[in-house]
Amino acid sequence: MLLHKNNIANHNEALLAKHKRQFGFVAEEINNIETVLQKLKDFQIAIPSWALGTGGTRFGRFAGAGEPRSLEEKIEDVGLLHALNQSSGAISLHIPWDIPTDAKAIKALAAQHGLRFDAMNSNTFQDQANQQYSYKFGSLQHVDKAVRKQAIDHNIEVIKHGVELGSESLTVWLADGSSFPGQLNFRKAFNNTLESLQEIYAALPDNWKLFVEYKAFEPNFYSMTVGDWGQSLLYANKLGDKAYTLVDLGHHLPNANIEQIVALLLNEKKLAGFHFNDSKYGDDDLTVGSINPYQLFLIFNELVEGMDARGMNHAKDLGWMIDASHNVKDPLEDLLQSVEAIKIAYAQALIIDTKALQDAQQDNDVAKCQEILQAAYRTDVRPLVAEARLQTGGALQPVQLFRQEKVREQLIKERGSKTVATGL
Ligand SMILES: [Mn+2]
Repeated sequence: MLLHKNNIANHNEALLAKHKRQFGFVAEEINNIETVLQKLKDFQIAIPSWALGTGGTRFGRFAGAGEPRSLEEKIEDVGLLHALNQSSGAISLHIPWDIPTDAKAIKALAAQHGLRFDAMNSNTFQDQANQQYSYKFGSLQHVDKAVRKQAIDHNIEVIKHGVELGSESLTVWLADGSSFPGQLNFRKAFNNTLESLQEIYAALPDNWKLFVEYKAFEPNFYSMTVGDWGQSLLYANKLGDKAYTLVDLGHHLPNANIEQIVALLLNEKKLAGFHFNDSKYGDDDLTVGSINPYQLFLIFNELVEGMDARGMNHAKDLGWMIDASHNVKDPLEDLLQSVEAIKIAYAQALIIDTKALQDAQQDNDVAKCQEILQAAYRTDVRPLVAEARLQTGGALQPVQLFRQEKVREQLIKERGSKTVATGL
């Protein structure tokens, strides 16, 4: 289904007077309002193809209905999100779940919806029906060279699919590690993984980047071969200029200071970008901003300050992507909420009085530093984000319009109630 521009316009018209009042109130306090709005308009967050279906847990999956049955329908879903919020202008594919049979046609379809292809994702964390060797004991780290070769070839295959679609990066997340002491020789596992990554790196086109994602635990519970940002950075540094460390917010040990990690990676020119999600206990993959929006704001504070210090383009120079999974919400509503939370945190970071903060830091005025940060955090910037959406043709209240238009009901009518999207 497509959302008609008229329906969005009618929805906005009904909410306009209230919006203008709220926007005027907050805009009055902001000096560079036009710059802030432009940055918000430019900032796009990629949607992962595997988040469009209902996610499961280790204990079960409660399927939704009207889930996309094909890559084409996944693109259609992201197109719907983008029509509503004008901020989801990219899709990130997962191979082999989303192998395009006709890359040209897929690319054209995405373009119709105003979407580009973000990072490609490989999969060596599960066995596919037709594969020769098992990844039960790892992939790029495996003790058997033949298994490593199979995993390397798969990654190179993923790059080829990506090239056809116009993607420019490969994200490698490895489930490799060990679940029991003694199972693995850490040094050999590291060196095998490095060697394998070097072969994949050698297959990258000139304009491509390799993102090395880390994760502290799960599925392996004793060691992970790319377990933290230090290990990822080691690989990225040894690989070369096109390799970067990817931060997934849920992939740290509890209470890790993620904003500090981000600041240092950015400083070292090694930050690839993000997989956004939120969590309370582990890799919970909850809606962005649903548990700890303050942490998200502090991360964006480091990002904006660090990117500005290096003259980077906020929208283009890092990879911005959601990586979440939904067991109880409508996946599309959840994604709208996640994108909104990201843009709110970004907007709050944009209105920090940077000069005053730097002066207060220089004076060791700790209380003032906190006042300045929290003045931005406690500003209700939702009307700014909504105004940016309005000016680009999106909806003032995307979730509300999604429900008014009965989008899910229409998708169920088109696709049926028993559909299951490929993914986890
Ligand atoms: Mn991730």
